[in-house]
Amino acid sequence: MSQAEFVVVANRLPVDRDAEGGWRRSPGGLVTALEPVMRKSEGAWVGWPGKADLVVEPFEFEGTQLVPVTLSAEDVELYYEGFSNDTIWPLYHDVISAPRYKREWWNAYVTVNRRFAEAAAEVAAPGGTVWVQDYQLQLVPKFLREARPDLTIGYFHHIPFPAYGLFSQLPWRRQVLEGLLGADVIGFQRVADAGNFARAVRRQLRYETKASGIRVPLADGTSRVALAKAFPISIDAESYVQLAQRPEIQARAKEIRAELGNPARVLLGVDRLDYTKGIRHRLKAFGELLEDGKLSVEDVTLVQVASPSRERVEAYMQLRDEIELTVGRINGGFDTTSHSAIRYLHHSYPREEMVALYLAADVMLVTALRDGMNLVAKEYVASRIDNRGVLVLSEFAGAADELSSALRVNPHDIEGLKDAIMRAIEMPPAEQGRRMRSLRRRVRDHDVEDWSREFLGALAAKKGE
Ligand code: GDG
Repeated sequence: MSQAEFVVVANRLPVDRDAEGGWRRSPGGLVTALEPVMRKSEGAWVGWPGKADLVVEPFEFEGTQLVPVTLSAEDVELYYEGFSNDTIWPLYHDVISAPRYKREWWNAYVTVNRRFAEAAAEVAAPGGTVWVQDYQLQLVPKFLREARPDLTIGYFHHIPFPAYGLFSQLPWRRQVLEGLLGADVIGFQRVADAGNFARAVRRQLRYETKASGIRVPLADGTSRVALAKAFPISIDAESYVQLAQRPEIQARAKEIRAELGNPARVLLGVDRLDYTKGIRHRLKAFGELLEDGKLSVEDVTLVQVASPSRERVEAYMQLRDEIELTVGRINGGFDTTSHSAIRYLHHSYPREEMVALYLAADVMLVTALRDGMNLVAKEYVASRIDNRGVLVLSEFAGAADELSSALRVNPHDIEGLKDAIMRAIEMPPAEQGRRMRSLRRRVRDHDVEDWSREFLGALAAKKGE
């Protein structure tokens, strides 16, 4: 295994195993975001190959060295499904679902984070740069700095960082803060997330903070300054434009509308089936509009893609049951033999089909109760090369900070949500165009390449210090 100047550490490797036991690139946004950097720097990527107990030697894939970290079935249960997805995820999303604090889960989280840090320490070249990704790996920056003080370490947090009053519930709050502060640059989605983090550091650790800088004391009595700042993530906007321009995708969009019975308006929701996404609130508002007689299934259909997610975590099983019950009730009450109120799709689709759906939708509903950014909102906007369509966007999604020309909603306010849906349905084309042009400008002017360049620029500036 050769050493790399630039190393990404993420829970998952950027590849999936195919049926023949080979590897193919996984479609995620992070992979696309980092692809140009990886290519230029001949970097390495440390991560879990996605299957329990799978032992794989490091291998090269499309010019990147992949360094697999093995997780046992027990690690997956305790570190991943347990601490990451049943403690940190609900706690950091404002306790929408109750976080469970289990010492056994925490112990596994520490052990697995140490394993990721060791793998990164082994592959990083002297004086190299390591970029750690997300909430599953909050302790890696500290472990890595202890093993390799010569490295420059960045960390990006893809989900919200909660207000101190909530964060302080965490029995291991100090360890988590110290873990993150092992990084030279700690990136967040929103200014508010960076602020929440700095406040937690002041309250818990009593470290001094000034603007975006946090003074971290060192064992020898000196100190260093870590940067904690917002770097809002984005998408590869140009690739969505290109997909949206393809004639067969445009034809597919028309076909989707025809398959739905050519309703006057198509509403769309696209989410991982997750309790943070506000799918229930959206269904409630839509159901009430049908009940009030404001909408009829002849004129309006809601397409809800709910891609399968975390299916072994109890809270997700419950959510699925609730949503499917609600969809069944609404459809049972309002469907006709020719028209359906909600077309509910519990599947994952190729990106081409997603773009066709975006093009088919007059109104995109993003009603997250809490969301780090929400890339779906940006993808919808980037795909609307016709400057039509209306984005209804929750103010609790990070994207709301940037996408100010969307119709902003508080998803907890069902009346307000109903009003916004009606306003979107009735919005004149000229207003749609005005708003969409401004949204598109923002997404185009700040794409994912800008995001990684800005973060890595801040990290490079730290190297010189
Ligand atoms: C986390 C944070 C933050 C979904 N279903 C299908 C599919 N998707 C794609 C979407 C989008 C991505 O998955 C989801 O990204 P989001 O940002 O909407 O949400 P999370 O998965 O919760 O992501 C979030 C993000 O990290 C990045 O920092 O924005 O706040 O929670 O790209 O298009 N893609 C395909 N088929 C599907 O069925 N191909």
